Amino acid sequence: MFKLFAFSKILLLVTSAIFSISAFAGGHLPGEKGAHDHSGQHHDHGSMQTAMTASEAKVYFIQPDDGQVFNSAEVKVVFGIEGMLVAPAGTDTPNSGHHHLLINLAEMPDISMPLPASDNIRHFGKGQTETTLNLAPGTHRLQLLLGNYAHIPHNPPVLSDVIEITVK
Ligand SMILES: [Cu+2]
Repeated sequence: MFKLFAFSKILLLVTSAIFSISAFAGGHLPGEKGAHDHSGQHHDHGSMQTAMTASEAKVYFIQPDDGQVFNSAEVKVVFGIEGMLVAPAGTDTPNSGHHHLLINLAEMPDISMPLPASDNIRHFGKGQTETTLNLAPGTHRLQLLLGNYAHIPHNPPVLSDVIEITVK
């Protein structure tokens, strides 16, 4: 009895958290009027919700800055996200995903499939939002790509701009 109660309470909390996040990402609350001008576009509030949220979500680098130069090999990278929740891999939470850091990626893999794991595609499947890299001297291109619970990018993909940093 208690377990059931606690579970539904957690569900309620999770649901309201997701709800406020999608509201933050530009979703509409029922009855909300005039908060956004969509220039006559009409959004489906049902089945399109996930796609709409993915298209308005973004990931970005809190640090480092684009063009930043480092005197040591250790580079701390902090991932930012808006409009989506970070959830560990394997956890099918609506409107969520985990970060993938693309490092000097030559060619984007098929993003309709689970992302492979390699030195160039690092998964943060525990839901981590930062890491410290050990980079060789030279320039390095970094990009973030969100993947869902099964490591598959959303449609449309939630992909950051590429930043370039230099290690001396
Ligand atoms: Cu992954």
